[in-house]
Amino acid sequence: AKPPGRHFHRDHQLWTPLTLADLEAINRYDRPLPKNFNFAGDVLDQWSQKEKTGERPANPALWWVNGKGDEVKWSFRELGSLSRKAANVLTKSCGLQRGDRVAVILPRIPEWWLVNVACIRTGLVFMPGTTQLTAKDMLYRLRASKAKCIVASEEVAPAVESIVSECPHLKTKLLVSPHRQNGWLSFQELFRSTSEEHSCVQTGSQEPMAIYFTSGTTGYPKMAQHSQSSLGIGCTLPGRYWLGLTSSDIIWNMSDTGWIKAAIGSMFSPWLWGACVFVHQMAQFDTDTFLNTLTTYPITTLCSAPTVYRMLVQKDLKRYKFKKLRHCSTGGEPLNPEVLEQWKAQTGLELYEGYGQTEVGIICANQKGQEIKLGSMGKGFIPYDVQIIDENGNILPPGKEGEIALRLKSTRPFSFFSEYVDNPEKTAATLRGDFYVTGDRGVMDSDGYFWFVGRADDLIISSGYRIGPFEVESALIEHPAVVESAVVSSPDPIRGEVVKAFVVLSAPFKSSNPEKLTLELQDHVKKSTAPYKYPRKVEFVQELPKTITGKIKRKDLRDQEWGRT
Ligand code: BCO
Repeated sequence: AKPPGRHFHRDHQLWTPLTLADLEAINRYDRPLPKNFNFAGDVLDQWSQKEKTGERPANPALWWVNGKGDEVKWSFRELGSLSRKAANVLTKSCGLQRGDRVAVILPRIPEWWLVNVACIRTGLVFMPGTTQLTAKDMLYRLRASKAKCIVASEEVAPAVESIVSECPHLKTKLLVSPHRQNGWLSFQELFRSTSEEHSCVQTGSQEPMAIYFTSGTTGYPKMAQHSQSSLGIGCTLPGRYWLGLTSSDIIWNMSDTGWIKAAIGSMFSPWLWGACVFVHQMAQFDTDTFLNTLTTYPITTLCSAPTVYRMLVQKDLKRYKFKKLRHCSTGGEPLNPEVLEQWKAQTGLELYEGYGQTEVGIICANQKGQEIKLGSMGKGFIPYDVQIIDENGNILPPGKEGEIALRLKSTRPFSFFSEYVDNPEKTAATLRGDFYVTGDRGVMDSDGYFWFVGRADDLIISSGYRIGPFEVESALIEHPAVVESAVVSSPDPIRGEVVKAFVVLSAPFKSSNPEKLTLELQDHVKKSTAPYKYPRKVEFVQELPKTITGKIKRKDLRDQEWGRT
C-alpha cells in the first residue's frame, strides 16, 4: 500500500495533492501527518488551480481597504505570483536562506500577507510583531532570536535604527514603504524588478515555520515556535467549525498582525477553506468605523476579541443593517454571557466563543452544529484531548475545577508548538504528567463543554492581550519615582481586566500630585514597552505585601482587586 500524505515531489508529476478531506482526516488521527507539508504549495497553489477550473467562487483571496478609498483585491492566482516575487526578494535580493529567522513588523497592509507567504514558500521562519513594540522590545526580540532580517514599515524604522548597532546577527533591513531610506533595502523597488519564477521549497511537516513571542508571569517573552503543519493543517477544524468558513465566505478578523490570532483568523483558517480574507487598515480602532464597515462590505464572518463586542453592544446596533453578516466568533479573552445575549438580541446572530493560546492554537470552541451553552467555551477540538487536571496531573471528573490541560502522551498532537526556543526549562515547566498545562483554570461539564474560571498564575489578560506583570514592573522601575511596584489584574467592564500597578514611591516623589504622577508613569511605560501594556490603574502605597523571604504577594493584591477573600 502507498504511504499516505504526499508521495512524490511534484516536479515528477506524480505528486497527489492533499484534499481538505485529507487534512480533516489528519486532524482526526484517521491519517498520519505527511512527511512534508508547505501551506503555500499544498494549500494556496491548490486554490489557485481550483480558481482556474472554476471550482471556487470568484471571491478574491485577499480584500484590503484602508477607509481612505484605497483598495487591493487579489485572487489566489495573484497571491501566488506576487508571493513568489516576494520570495525572490527575500532569498535573491536579501540573500536569506532556508531556516533563517525574519522579524516581520508591519501594520495591516497587504505586504504582511505577501511576506508571510513568501517566508513559507522559501522555508524562512517568520516572527510577527505588533507595530506597538518599542525600540527596547525590538532589541530584545532581535537579539534573542538572532534574526537575520527585519521587514518593517516606515513608522517602525526609526526605533529599529536606534538599536540596530546592538544586533550583530541582523544582516538585512527591508523597508515596506513608497519612500527610500538610507541603510534600508526597498521592498517595493526590489519587488518591481524581480521575477515571479520560484519553486516552492518542500518543507518538512515538522520544520519550523514561525516564532511568536509570548508573555509569561516571569521574565521577558518566550519564543514559541510553530511548525509548517501546526497551524497550516491544525487550523482546518477551527476554520470550519468555529469560524464556520466555506470558499464563498468573506471573513473579517480584527486582530493585530503581531498576534497568532491574525495568523489563525486572517491567514490559515480562511485560506485552508478557500475563503476571502477581508482587512480594514484602521489607523485607530473605533466602533463607528467598525459598524459602518459591516454595513458597507459583504462580510459574512466576523471574528473579534470580546472587548470589541463589549464596545459594540454599547451602541444601538438595531440601527445598522449589516450587509451579509451571518457568523460571528470571538476569542483571546473570556466573553461574558451578558454580552453574547445582548449581541444576539440586537443582531439576531449567535456569538461563537473559541479558546486557545499562542502555543497551541485553538483548542476548544462553540462549534457550528452544536448547541451553544451560555458562558461556555464549547468543546475540545481534535487532535487535542482537553482535560481538567489537578496539581498532580490526575484527570478531574466533570464539574470539578482544575487546570485546563492537553494530553501529550502517548501521541503529541502535531498542532502543538514545537518548543520555547533556547529555553528547555520553560518548555519543561509546561508539562505535568502526561499533560501540557495551559495555566488557565476551568471546569468541564458532563457533556464535554468547558468553562473558563481564571488564570492559575499572575498573567493578565486585558482586551485580549496577554501581559506579563514582570514586563510592566521592569518598565516602572526605570522611572526615578518608583522604588518598587507590583502589577496585577483589576476588573474592568469593557476590557474584562486591566493592568493595575501598586507603586511605592521614592522619597523625592512622595509629595507629588498623584494624578500628574499617574499620567507620567503611564506615559513612561508606553514609551518603555509596547503601549497596550500600560497600567490603566495606578495606586500609590507605603509598602507591598511580601512573604517572609521578601517575595511580593501579587495574589493578595489581585484578590483585593477582585473582592475575593
Ligand atoms: O486606550 P488608550 O487610548 O488609553 O491607549 C491605547 C492607545 O491609545 C495607546 N497607544 C497605542 N500606540 C501608542 C499609544 N500610546 C502612545 N504611543 C503610541 N505609539 O496604547 C493603548 C493600546 O491599547 P489597545 O491596543 O487596547 O487600543 P484600543 O484602541 O483601545 O483597542 C481596543 C481593541 C479591542 C481593538 C484592542 O485592545 C485589541 O485589538 N485587542 C485584541 C488583542 C488580540 O487580538 N488578542 C489576541 C491575541 S492571540 C491569542 O489570544 C491566542 C488565542 C487565539
